[in-house]
Amino acid sequence: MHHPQIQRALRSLSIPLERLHVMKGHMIQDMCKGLSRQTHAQAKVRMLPTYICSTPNGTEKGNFLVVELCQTQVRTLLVTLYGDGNLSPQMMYKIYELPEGITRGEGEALFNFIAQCVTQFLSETTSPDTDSEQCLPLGFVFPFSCRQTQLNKAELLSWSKGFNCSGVVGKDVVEMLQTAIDKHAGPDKEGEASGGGGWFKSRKSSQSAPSPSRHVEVVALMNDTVGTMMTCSMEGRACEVAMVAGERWALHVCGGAAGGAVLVLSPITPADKGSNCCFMAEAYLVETTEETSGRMCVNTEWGCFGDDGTLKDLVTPFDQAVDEESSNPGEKRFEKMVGTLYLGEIVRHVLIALTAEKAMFTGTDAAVLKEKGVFTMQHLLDIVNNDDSITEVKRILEALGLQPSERDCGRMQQICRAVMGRAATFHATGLAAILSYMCQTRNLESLMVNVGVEGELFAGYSRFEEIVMSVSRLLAPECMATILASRDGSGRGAAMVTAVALRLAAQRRAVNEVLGPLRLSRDDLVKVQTLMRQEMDRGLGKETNASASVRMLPTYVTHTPDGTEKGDFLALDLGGTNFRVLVVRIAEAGITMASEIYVIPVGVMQGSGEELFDHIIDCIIDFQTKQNLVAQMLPLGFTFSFPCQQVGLDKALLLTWTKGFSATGCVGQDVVQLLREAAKRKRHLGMQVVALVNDTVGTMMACGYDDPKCEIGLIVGTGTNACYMEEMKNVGTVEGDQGRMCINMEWGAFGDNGCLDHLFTHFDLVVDETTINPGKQRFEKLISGMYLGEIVRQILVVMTEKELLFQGKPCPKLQTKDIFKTKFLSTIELNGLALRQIRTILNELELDATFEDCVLMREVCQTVSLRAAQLCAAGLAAVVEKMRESRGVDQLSVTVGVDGTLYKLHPCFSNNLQMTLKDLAPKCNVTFMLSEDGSGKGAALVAAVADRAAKAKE
Ligand code: 0WK
Ligand code: BGC
Repeated sequence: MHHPQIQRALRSLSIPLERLHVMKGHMIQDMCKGLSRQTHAQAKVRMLPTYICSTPNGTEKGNFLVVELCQTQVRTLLVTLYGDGNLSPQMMYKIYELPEGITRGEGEALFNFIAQCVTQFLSETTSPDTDSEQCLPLGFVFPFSCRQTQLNKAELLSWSKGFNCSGVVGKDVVEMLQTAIDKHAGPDKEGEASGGGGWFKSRKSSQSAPSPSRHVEVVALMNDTVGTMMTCSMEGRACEVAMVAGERWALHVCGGAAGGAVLVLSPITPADKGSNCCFMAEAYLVETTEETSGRMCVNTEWGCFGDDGTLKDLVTPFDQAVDEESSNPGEKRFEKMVGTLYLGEIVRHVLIALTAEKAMFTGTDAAVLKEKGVFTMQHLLDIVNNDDSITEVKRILEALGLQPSERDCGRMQQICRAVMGRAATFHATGLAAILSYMCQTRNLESLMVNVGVEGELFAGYSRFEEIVMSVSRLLAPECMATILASRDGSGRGAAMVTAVALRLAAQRRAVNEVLGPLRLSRDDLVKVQTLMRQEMDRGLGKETNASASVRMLPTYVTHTPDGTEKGDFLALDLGGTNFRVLVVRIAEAGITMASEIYVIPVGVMQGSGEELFDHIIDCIIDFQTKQNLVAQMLPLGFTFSFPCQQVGLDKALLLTWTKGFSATGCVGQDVVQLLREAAKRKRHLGMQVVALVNDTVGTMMACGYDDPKCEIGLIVGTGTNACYMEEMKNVGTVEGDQGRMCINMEWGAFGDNGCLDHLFTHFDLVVDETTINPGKQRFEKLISGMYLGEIVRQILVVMTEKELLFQGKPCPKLQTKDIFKTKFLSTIELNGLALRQIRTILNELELDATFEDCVLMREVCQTVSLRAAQLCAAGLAAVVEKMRESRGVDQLSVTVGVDGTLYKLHPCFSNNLQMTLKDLAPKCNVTFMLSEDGSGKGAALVAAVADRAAKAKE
């Protein structure tokens, strides 16, 4: 046994673990190359997108046609699904032999033949009066590498496996098939396609087969591995990886004892003996497609792994010989070490080498070894699956004309085991690479996943599964794979892909119907911009101000900071998420601040005005105590984020409450006076209110202190609003036409006069009705943080009712107002956020979300937040365009000071807003400056101006 040549040959076929780790690493590198837009073209492991973004959920039903182009045959199947979790699909199929030479002839002829098979098959499996369905969807299994751009659009990259039809490479093969089928629609168009295999019907069923004269539509094209993955996902267990290891086997009828039909598992088609794998990748990592959300099945085409030499040290002389004799030397390196087309050849070349070195068959005629293909897969399986008896080995070798010695037989068994073992080990290494990649890209500590496996190496080699499981566990200990054997891989799987495609297409139509009204066109936005401008002009007009929905309130702030402001000031910041009390020191060297956040309980927000302002005074006293300011009488600037008719910097009549406030006895009152009265009630003499500003004004002033071009203030937080520096000549509601004045637009109320009703969807109306100020703040309720979560909740309620989400299961939690926080949108829309994290959010809401649900959730959030950003941009476009016109300039360059939780925290709101603004106001170069210190600082700056003016008067 211990012949050195034998040992050396066996050693070269057994790979040390550390080398397998390196190989796994190379595979992952190559996978990333294949997925990246930059390196995809050069990548050996092509990582082809399949546009399959979902697996079956058991609701699929209907009749589905499948056509599979195999090595020498065309297989046509009709699969009927009952939506019963796909537990009992009915299947009929027929096999048609490919005419001699058609695989190297005109491409059109090949597709015509396939179309004939389809027509023939339908005419034999269906009867005219049995069915009314208009269209029969078809799934096309086309096992050649294609650049797919849609599920039903795929350009052939290259032929292989002996196929070489002209006029197909670079063409859309789905279109070629559809054209041929349409041409053949209707009975007996052209020559009879000859039927090979017998007829097979999986079980008697109530559902009748479809009528032959129906329109057949090619809905999906897929690779065989994808079919396998889908088949394994049929019985309600999600399968996200599939591996095809050699020829695929399926159940066939063959004459049983006493004439009964028996089912046996045997090869579907000869010689389709490749090796490949597919898996569900995070869609945003598949850079060769536009998909960013959810997952997409990627066909790795790992057969070419090593074509760049990374496996050079593992390629034995035997592998080298097999490659040189192959139809594509230098290509498909990995496949030639693991594919069942090659394993027999590798063994043959090992024997040739050892015979030449007189290590085997010494003194016998071993000429048969020169015959290519003499060792079949069946030989190898029979040898390796017969543990100890060398009788079988002897029988096989003698049947081939060899005269093996007892020792030769033992060595033959060792060699076969080594070759098969290496093939299984390499499959395990490839699988480990994919599993670890999935675990890493899903940010998981560990991964549990079902792996659908198909092929004679898996089905025939008894130790294959055990080797794949043990080696992949060693190489990827963080991953736990469960192997699922696929029965009749591509056929049922292809039907499933088609069924899922149709289900998703139907769902897409239904989702578009629900979300359509929320998607605004450019014309919609231009119209909003125009309407906003009209309302602005009406708001500024002395005659029209009272009826304008955009009140354009004068603030008596006539200029932005000029750096000469000085002094210490108290500041209050009320109206946003937090109530803040600040002390602000404005000095030559800059501004320093100290602040404290206080809570305004909802009961106080919606209680009496006295309670509210007493609470504010309590906070001020608490703050002054903590800051040792009690003894100091500091001028106070008050940011009050509600619509006020200002009569001066320190006199402001509250017009109405907004957001969550409704304290009584305040509307129509001077807010500054209310604060002073509360101070009196609290015997607190330590403050002197000198200015009241809106938070937009405070924000503009705060940013204007650092950027003199900042002449617009924008808030997108709990509420939304904007202010800007308007030419006094345009402010009809205030005497004087010199200089400028900051106008608090109060654009939240835009549309309260009905001018935006055309934009209001059912969801917006429901949300508005459930607010404390229905019919008011219409524009705000389409944009701001207080409402976006509620709009999403209303959409989820409708989508659940329409069974588009959560499998239509009732979700009582969704009926709870404000349960879906706007901050959830910011999380859910985070790019690259694993869908698992979306699931966590939904589970907290007791929403049992599937993976698909999470993808749809993200789309709902993206749609609602995008609309908000676009509407905000349309409003701002009206402002900057007005400023540009008022200043008579062709190009306006201006800065917007912005604040608000939604603008600051939402991952894509600011970007969507800025992009839309650029498009709507191209003549304005608008810079956005985030207010770091909040509008309290701005209030202090206004207080500084007011205080100086007051002292100047004394
Ligand atoms: C921070 C400002 C404050 C403003 C708030 C708006 O200092 O004046 O009201 O932003 O954002 P929100 O807190 O409503 O998200
Ligand atoms: C108020 C505005 C405020 C905006 C942002 C709106 O509800 O009416 O005065 O500027 O919210 O806080």
